[in-house]
Amino acid sequence: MEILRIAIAGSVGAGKTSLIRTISEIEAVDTDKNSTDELALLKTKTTVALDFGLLTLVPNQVVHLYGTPGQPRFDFMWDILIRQVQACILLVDAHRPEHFHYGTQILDFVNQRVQIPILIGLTHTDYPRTVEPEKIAIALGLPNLNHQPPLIAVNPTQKASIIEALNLIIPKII
Ligand SMILES: Nc1nc2c(ncn2[C@@H]2O[C@H](COP(=O)(O)OP(=O)(O)O)[C@@H](O)[C@H]2O)c(=O)[nH]1
Ligand SMILES: [Mg+2]
Repeated sequence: MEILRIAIAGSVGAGKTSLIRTISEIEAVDTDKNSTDELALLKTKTTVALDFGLLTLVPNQVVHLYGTPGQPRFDFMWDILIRQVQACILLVDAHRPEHFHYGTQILDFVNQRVQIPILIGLTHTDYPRTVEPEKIAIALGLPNLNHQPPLIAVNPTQKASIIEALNLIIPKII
């Protein structure tokens, strides 16, 4: 059995839990709990440990998806996880520019530790008043869209959209 491990990163509300829940064949392990702090204003539940989902590509080849907590105070988990995965999808909420700096922090964090393919998935692009991909790339410190890592729109609530994203990154790790 070959296991491809992919980390799903991103700020609070970016869509990590939704992505894993939408695509997983098994009931995604739900570690969300009710927010009790300032995050409660943003959403009623927040990921405190790890989301886990599983997807079979072909018999004997599965993808494990690990959703990492979006809150910087849990970053110690990142340090362990990032060394165990072969790729990382960074979700960036295109309609919350105040969270872009967190994406930059994650990119720095990953690149300082491992050399793995990264895909940037812009979420909430169906909302009005989203920031354009080119501007998000610049905010993330990636001024040239032709360079790596690739940046595409992903809707974590739609299976087809997630499969599109996975199709871009999985060939790089098999
Ligand atoms: N309309 C829309 N809703 C989204 C999108 N991505 C995430 N959401 C919603 O945003 C909320 C927060 O997503 P969640 O997966 O809990 O974020 P997490 O904190 O990264 O785990 C949920 O209600 C999702 O359904 C998107 O691209 N479009
Ligand atoms: Mg979550």
